[in-house]
Formats: sequence, C-alpha cells, structure tokens
Amino acid sequence: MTDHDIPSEFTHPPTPPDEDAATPCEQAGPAPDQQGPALRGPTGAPIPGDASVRAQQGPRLTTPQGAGVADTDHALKAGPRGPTLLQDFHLREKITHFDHERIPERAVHARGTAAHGVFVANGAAASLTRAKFLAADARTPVFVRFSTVLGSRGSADTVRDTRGFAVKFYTGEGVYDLVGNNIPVFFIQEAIKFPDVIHAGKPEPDREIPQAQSAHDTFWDFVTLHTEATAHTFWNMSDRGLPRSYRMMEGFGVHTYRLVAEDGTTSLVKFHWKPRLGVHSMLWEETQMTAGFDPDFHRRDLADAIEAGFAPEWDFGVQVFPDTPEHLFEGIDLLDPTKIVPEELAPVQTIGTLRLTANPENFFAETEQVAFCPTHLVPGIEVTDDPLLQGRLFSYLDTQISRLGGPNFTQLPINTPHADVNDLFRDGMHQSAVHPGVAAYKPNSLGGGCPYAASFAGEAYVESPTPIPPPTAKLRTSANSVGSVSFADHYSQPRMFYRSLTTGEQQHLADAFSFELGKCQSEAIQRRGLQMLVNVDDGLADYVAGQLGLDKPAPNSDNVDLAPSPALSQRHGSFPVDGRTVALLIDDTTSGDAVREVSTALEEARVRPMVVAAHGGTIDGVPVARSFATMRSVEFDGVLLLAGPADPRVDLLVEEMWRHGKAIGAVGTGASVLERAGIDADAPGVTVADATTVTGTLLTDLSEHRAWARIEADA
Ligand code: HDE
Repeated sequence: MTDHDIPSEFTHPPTPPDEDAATPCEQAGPAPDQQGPALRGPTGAPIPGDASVRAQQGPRLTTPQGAGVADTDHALKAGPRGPTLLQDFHLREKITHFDHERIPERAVHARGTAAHGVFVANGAAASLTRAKFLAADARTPVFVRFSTVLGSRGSADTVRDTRGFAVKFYTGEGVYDLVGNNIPVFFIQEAIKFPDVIHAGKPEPDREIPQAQSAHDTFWDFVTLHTEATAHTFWNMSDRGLPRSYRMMEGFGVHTYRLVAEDGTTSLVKFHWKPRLGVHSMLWEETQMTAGFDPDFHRRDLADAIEAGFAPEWDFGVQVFPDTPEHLFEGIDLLDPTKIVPEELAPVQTIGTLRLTANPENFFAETEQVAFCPTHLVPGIEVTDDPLLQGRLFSYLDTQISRLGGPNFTQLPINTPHADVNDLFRDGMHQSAVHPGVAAYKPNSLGGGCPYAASFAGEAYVESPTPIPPPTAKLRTSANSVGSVSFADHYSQPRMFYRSLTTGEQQHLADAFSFELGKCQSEAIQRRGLQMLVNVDDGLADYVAGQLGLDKPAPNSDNVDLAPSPALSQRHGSFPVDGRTVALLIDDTTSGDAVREVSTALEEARVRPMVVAAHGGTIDGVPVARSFATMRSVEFDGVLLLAGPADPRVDLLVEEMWRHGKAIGAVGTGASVLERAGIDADAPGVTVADATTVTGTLLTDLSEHRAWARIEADA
C-alpha cells in the first residue's frame, strides 16, 4: 500500500497546521458549554488565575512523560482496518494506567464521604490539656470522613448501620485523629473479637449477600451468642442506625482517653460531637425508598449543603472524670467500651466548634486516600488501657500499608501534617520525597546532629507516667483482666437506653428487631434474639415474639433499673433548618412572581426550595428543579403546594409526606391535592392559608424535624 491509498482521516500524524496558525487547542478552544467551573482550593476559597493552574487541565493533552498527544480516540493500526500495533505506546500506557486505577477498599467503613473544615477551640479545655489546638481561639484545619461500616464502597448510604465519624486535625504539633462513631458504645470489649464481629456482619461468604445489612443469620448468630454486643445492637436497631443526614448526627470517641495538662495533672475524658442541627433520623420506610431512589443521599446531602453555603457545625465536648487507678465512675468502668456515662451524671462541656466549609476537589485523592489512625496523637492527649482501643492502635497503620500500597502514604497531600516532619524514615514503595544529605540516622555528625530530639518539657510527645495494675497473671477473660464486674453486665445499660426513649422511638426499635430477626432463617437464632430482648425488657420481647410467631422465653438475667437518661432520646427541642429542602409544587398557570416570593422567603431562612412541576424547563421564567418523572418525596423535608395538578404522582408525593410526618403547606388551588388525598387541613404539620402564613408555619414545622404528633401517639 502506498501513502496515496490511505484515506486522509487515517494519516498519522494529522496534517500540521501552517506555521503561523495557533496550536490545535488554541484553534479550537473550549466550546461555550465546555467552560470549567470556578476553581476552589481546599478551604473553598476561589483560586485566582486561569484554568491552566489546575492539574490536568492545561491546554495540551500529553502522555505521562509530557509528550503531546494529537489523537487519544484511535489506536495506531496497520492500515485502516488492520490489527493494532504494539508500537502504540499511548494506547498501552492509557489502558495500563486504567487497569491499576483501583485500590482495595477499606476492610470496614468502605463507603464514606468527607469534607474540609475548621475547628475553633473556646479554651475550656486549656486547663485539662496542653494540646495547643485546644487553647482558646486556636483555629485548626480539619478533614472529616463519615462512613457506614458494613457496606462496600458502592453500597447505599441509608442502610441501617453504625456510622463512622473520623476527624483529622492538622495541628501545629502534628496530626491528631479522633476516629469515632455516631454510636457511643461498641459491640465488643476486646479488640481480638473484631474480625469475628465483622465477619458476622459482612455479607455471608457463600453467596456474598446481603450487602450492607445486618438483617441476616450470621450477624444475629454472633450478637445473640456474644451478649456483650447487646448495648450496641440496641443502638443500631434504634433510630440512631438511620441518620437523616451526616449533618444531623452525634459523634463519639467511644473509648475513654486521658488528657494531660501543662503541669502534668491528668484526667479521663469521653469525647462528644453535638450537631447544631439536632440529632435527627429517617423513618425506616424512607431509608428503604431512598436506597433505591438516591443511594448517594447522604453523600449528596452533605456536599449540596456545603456548596450552598450551609456549613454544618458541631460542638466538641468532653465528659471529664478523675483519673483514678480503678477507672471507675459511679460504678461504670471507664475502660469498658460497651458502656456510656449518662450526661445527667457527667455533663458534656463544650470545648470548641467544628465547621465543615468545603467539599473535596477529588474524591479519590482525598476521601479515598485519607488515612485515619488512633495513634495519631498530639502532646496532651493519650490513650487508656481500654482493651478495644489497645488493639486499634496497631490495626489502622497495618491496614493502610496494604490499602495504600506501602508505608509512604503519609506523603499523600491529604495525609501530610501541617507540622515539620523530620522522621529519618527513608525509601519504600511510592517514596515521593527527595531527601537530601547522607545522615538518615541518629546520632550523626555528618548532618550537623540534626534533627535534634524534641525537648521532653516542650514539644515532644511523651506518655505521662501512669500506674500499671500489678500483673497477677496473663488473663484472657475481660471481666478478670480488667478486674471489674461492669464488664460482665450486658443488660442494664441497654435497658436504660430503651427506657430513655419515647414510646414512638421504642416502637421503631421493636419494629427493627422484628424485621431483622424475622429475616433470619434459623429459628434457634430468633429464639436467642428473644432471649436477649427479654433480658432487657419484657414488653419489647413480647411484641417481637408476637411478630415472629414464637413464644417469649423467661429472662435468664435480672432486670436492673438504672435511672433513665433523657439526653438519649432524639425527641426534644427545635433546631435550625439550614439546608432543609422544600418542594414547591407548581403548574403551568402558576405565576413566576409568586414562586420567586416564596423561594426568597425560604432562602432567607436558609432552606433550599426545589420547584417541582409536570415537566422540566421553565415556567413563567422559573427553572423547574424536578419533573414528576424525576421526583420522589424522600428528597424533601416539606412540600408547599402552590398548585393542585391532577396527577397520581402528586397524590403519591403528598401521601408519603403525610405518612412520614413531613411539613405540608397549601395555597389556593394547592388545597385540592389535600382534599383528593383525604388529608385533614387542621392536622399537625399541615397548613392551608396564604403564601406568607404557610411559609412561616412550614419553617416552624421544619425546625421540629417532623410533625411527630401526627404520626406518634405520645408525641
Ligand atoms: Fe475501626 N477500623 N476498628 N473502629 N474505624 C478501620 O482502618 C478496627 C473501631 C472506625 O473514615 C480500619 O483505615 C479494629 C471502633 C472508623 O477512614 C481498620 C477495631 C471505632 C473507621 C479498623 C475497630 C472505630 C475505621 C479500616 C477493634 C469507633 C473509618 C480502614 C479494636 C470508636 C475511618 C482503616 C475512615 C476504620 C480497625 C473498632 C471507628 C481495619 C481492629 C471502636 C470511623 O484498621
């Protein structure tokens, strides 16, 4: 074949432009609909300058070595229809890199989402700890990752599960990680049981089902045999297992930690994160619908709220206890991670506030590659002998070496401390630093003796001397090794938790047990589940036994009545409505001005209006956010009916919002939807009036989370 036989579109390289012409990129330039979004840095602030400063968005496509690439859509072939040539290094490099794009997902907490923010201390902890980021007015950049525990990376957000709440503080004294959960107790008292509880909870190994669920035999087999899991199981089956939003979730350090003050005095603490938006959960049916309609619901909710300027906030607090050798407070063993200390006995003192202000620029680089570890500590914060915490101290680094491909993951930008690093660690997979000099050892003279040891009195991390209990023997049983009966008590706190909830909350918990045990195939496991329940509360066991069609067993443990802790219920108070969404239902006759007026009032109250109509596009100049084909009630916290289009999907929307206790308002013809659905216009959380009155009432209803009085007898 000669050159003139080859059609011009297959010639390689393409015919160069004449010398005076601009480069190909400048010739074409981005089309008007291909302009990139504004650039933002990790704090959310716009990055000045043109788009070429952003990695990978310079004007010219290149190979990884920087050579220009003219055609990335066609491989080099022997003739137009011939075989592909091995010589095409761009083809091979492009696909080879793609072949290696995935890293192993986290063994637990694989599904997560994260945000950047800032932590501001109020100084209340300054007398307790020498940690400088807790001194008055200290501001510390943070990166926070929320997660589910059991599901794979691609699993749904709204499943019933514990949630991870991991905070990385980039302090001037090094990174401090508080790797916590949204539930203050854990399934096990000893780290050595962790593989057991996770193997039991993960999908069953023969068919790898169910995904991201605890409603299966292996989970219930384990927790009913291993009764120290009762407390955590109760929390999981309660509304805490179904958060409405990461923004409305409490966080807990779970373990007891030790704070060390400037003068060396120590105290024991439990850490708490309290969301300013209140603790709020989804209803079970909502979570099921959402998992199908929008499996990324929590991820989207957090990112949307931050992008819209509704930075979520949490108060950081501590419960403080005297550091005694017994580690006991009011009979509660502080080294037992299956126990809480009720806030009524030890109030949570606020020591600072966390504010999440910016979404990650790149999910993989930041959210996926971030590495949290309970050993990332700063001077003034120490671990205790909690046997669960002790095991965590080696597991995180170990798993990260395999997940992130070697020991140098601390050099990844998201993991890099905001403090000088002079560790003398060298080489290894993915080493990206170019360390100068020869003296990677101590002592040395060739490096001028540097780095010097940090001073004990000043900036060094030095464990404070604490008494070690006399080692009478190497013991394996928890109760003996820690020497406290509290470890052997598995039921009094779950009972206290259950009795602290409202009747409505208790009913949710009873229904959750009925569902989860009902999904178990083994009757023996169901019976053991009832045994666990009757040891906590007779009425609860009675209800679930009825649902399972089994007899209620007799308790094999005494019911101990601790004082209820009202703080454990989620049903109190009213809260800011920041970032809540309200559907504005309109039709083709609705006036754009009326919609704009209501939207402005909602936006001023920091609520996000979303216009819903039969079709997309615009109506009287108002952009439609959701058509009837793309909306479902679970996306909204409230609905304002500005029109009453006759469509079964509108009726379904309102029926579901009614059933889920959501705020409903109707103006003018909008009231016809309520009439069609048989909804009482005077019911709690329902308002029919003029636009201004309805908007005001809707905001009040939103601040109470739901119209509980409509859906629960005792609310
Ligand atoms: Fe974890 N846990 N864990 N855990 N954990 C991990 O570390 C482990 C425990 C928690 O967003 C892993 O980097 C052991 C309690 C969170 O990246 C792994 C034990 C609490 C996250 C690991 C526990 C947690 C993890 C998997 C029993 C609440 C996600 C990936 C001794 C206080 C962090 C990784 C993120 C992640 C081990 C128990 C919280 C395997 C051995 C208790 C929030 O190392």
